[in-house]
Amino acid sequence: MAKAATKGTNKAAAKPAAKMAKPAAKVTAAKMSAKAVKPAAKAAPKATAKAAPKATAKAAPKATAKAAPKATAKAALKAKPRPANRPAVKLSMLRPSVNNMTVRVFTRAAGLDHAETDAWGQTRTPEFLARNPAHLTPMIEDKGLPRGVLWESCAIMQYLANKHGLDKFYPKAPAKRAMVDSAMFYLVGTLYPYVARATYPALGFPQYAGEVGHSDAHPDKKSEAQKAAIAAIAEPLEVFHSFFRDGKPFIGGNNPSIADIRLAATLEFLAVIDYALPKWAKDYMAAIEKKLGKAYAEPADDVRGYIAHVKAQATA
Ligand SMILES: N[C@@H](CCC(=O)N[C@@H](CS)C(=O)NCC(=O)O)C(=O)O
Repeated sequence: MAKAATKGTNKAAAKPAAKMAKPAAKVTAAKMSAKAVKPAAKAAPKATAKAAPKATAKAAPKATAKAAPKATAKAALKAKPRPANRPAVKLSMLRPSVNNMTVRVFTRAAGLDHAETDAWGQTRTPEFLARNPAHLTPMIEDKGLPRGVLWESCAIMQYLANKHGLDKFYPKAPAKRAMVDSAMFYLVGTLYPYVARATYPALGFPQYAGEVGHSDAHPDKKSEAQKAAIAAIAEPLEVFHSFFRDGKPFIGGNNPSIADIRLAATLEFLAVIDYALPKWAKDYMAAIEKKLGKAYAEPADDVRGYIAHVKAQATA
């Protein structure tokens, strides 16, 4: 009983934990990355282990033992702790990254209890590599996974949505789900590489091996490659608008799906090069932020803060 109460009420801890993630705009990039969000899972049991069992153990039996069966049975059910079906999600993440922002927005928007660990400077340590040889974040840890960990932002959202029955973000109907999957694969395979080539030089992120930006080529050649990538963004962007949204507010219909979270987060990076987003894209991003509120704004602030920081450095 005490165990169930503790776990069930853990969900409430998602809020305080999210609050602890201070907006990056107020701190330097170095401070920002060093700052760890305190795990929500740690805080919750303290409060709940004491409070919840008392409340439920006393209140519910009394009420049900007396006459009024219907009303009290309902009340007792309400007072009952939620079953332990949503254990805390352990997430290793990097604050300035939109791949990470994606999962950080999703866990908040879905109301999943989560504990974030800042992995800045840690992804290539022997300890991290032993768990995740791809050294990539976002990464979640979950006992139910065959290897204990999972990386790739879209796979993480798909897994968590499946595990917790979050159909609102990831529809179950095969045809609708296929569209969400298609949009996400198209993003990761086509749009994101253009966005990375266009923005990573300005963000100060390492570029991918084999690309001009990663080579010893003359700076003019690198600049040419970056311009070509910037020019290439418009086409896939329009595909998201005309094909995937197809007149709907979001790819997911009236509510943002995991593909919408992935797309909006990706577009955040374009601010670093002052990319002129079409009006629909600006409206779309504003609509997602409005719909998801703090769940979107808090992780977005970390990315925006980093962008403001690198832009200030560039003009200093
Ligand atoms: N396609 C992956 C990209 C993940 C990725 O590139 N992660 C970067 C941060 S943006 C990372 O963790 N890099 C650390 C490293 O390579 O050591 C996703 O969507 O999750």
